[in-house]
Amino acid sequence: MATIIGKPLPNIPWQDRPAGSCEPIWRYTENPVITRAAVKDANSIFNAAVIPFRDGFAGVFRVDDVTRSQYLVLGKSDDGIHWQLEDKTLYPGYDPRVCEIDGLYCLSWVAPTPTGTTIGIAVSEDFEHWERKEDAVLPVSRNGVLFPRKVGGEYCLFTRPCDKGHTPYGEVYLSRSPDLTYWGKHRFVIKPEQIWESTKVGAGPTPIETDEGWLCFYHGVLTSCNGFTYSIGAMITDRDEPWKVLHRADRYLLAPRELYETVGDVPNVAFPCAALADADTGRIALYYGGADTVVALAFTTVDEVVKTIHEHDLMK
Ligand code: BMA
Repeated sequence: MATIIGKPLPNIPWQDRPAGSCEPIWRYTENPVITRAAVKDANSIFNAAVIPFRDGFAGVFRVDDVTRSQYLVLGKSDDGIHWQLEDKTLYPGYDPRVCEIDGLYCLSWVAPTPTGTTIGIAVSEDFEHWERKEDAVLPVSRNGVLFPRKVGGEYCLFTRPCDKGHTPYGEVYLSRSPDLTYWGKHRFVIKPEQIWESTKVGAGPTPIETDEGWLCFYHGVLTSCNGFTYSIGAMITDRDEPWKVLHRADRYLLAPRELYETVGDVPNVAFPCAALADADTGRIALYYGGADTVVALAFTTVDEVVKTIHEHDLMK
């Protein structure tokens, strides 16, 4: 039995595993939860950051509009399933992740610069007024994911150094900072090991603290004759030295299979950017972009994921 170290979240979106299913992660039956209809002039709304907020939930969403500009918008929800999105741009860029550190909402995302993307960082006390910090890294990098607390007195950030295009490689690194401004002490975390992730890997949602270590979902990319396939994998890293991987599943836990994952602007993409966790029940709700077109939701439990990782542990 693994335990989530964190707050209870009794209103976490949830559905029981469907009868007969033995998959480690199961999809919400009413997927997708957000489509382009949620924002005027949206071409697609997909990779989403979601967090508990007051009595409900708040989120930051990637919107590509009909000019194909990419930007972030804020949203609110009572139940984590039905969302009201704002009609205005928070920041240009994409692939947001959000977490709460010492009462402050911290946003990281892929922010444009004149010479490639960097990791933007912004903070807010109320999810309304945001203060943009210095960008965390030199271009080019993507998949910037903050840890939800300081570790050893320092903020921690996963990044994925890359090129200006649809990067045909990718490894996850971790950097540390005393103040969310100056980042250093860079450490290698993972590179592709298995076929399903053989092209590149990148960090996913905010890591979930458990008694076994940091439970980190990530995406892994396979290049087939039809292009990239983005699937969801998982690993556990050390609680005190979070760049050290203790356990890692040799297989994906969810891969594109449903129509909303296999058909869309970029087919065959399941791209996770947020995970809600309930420390009381061990339930986890995972938000992921489907085919770069919609937001989808899936469920699992900490026990289920940790069991799968241990049963098929690449680190053994
Ligand atoms: C990555 C990012 C994601 C996207 C994925 C699949 O490089 O651009 O936003 O979901 O590719 O196209």
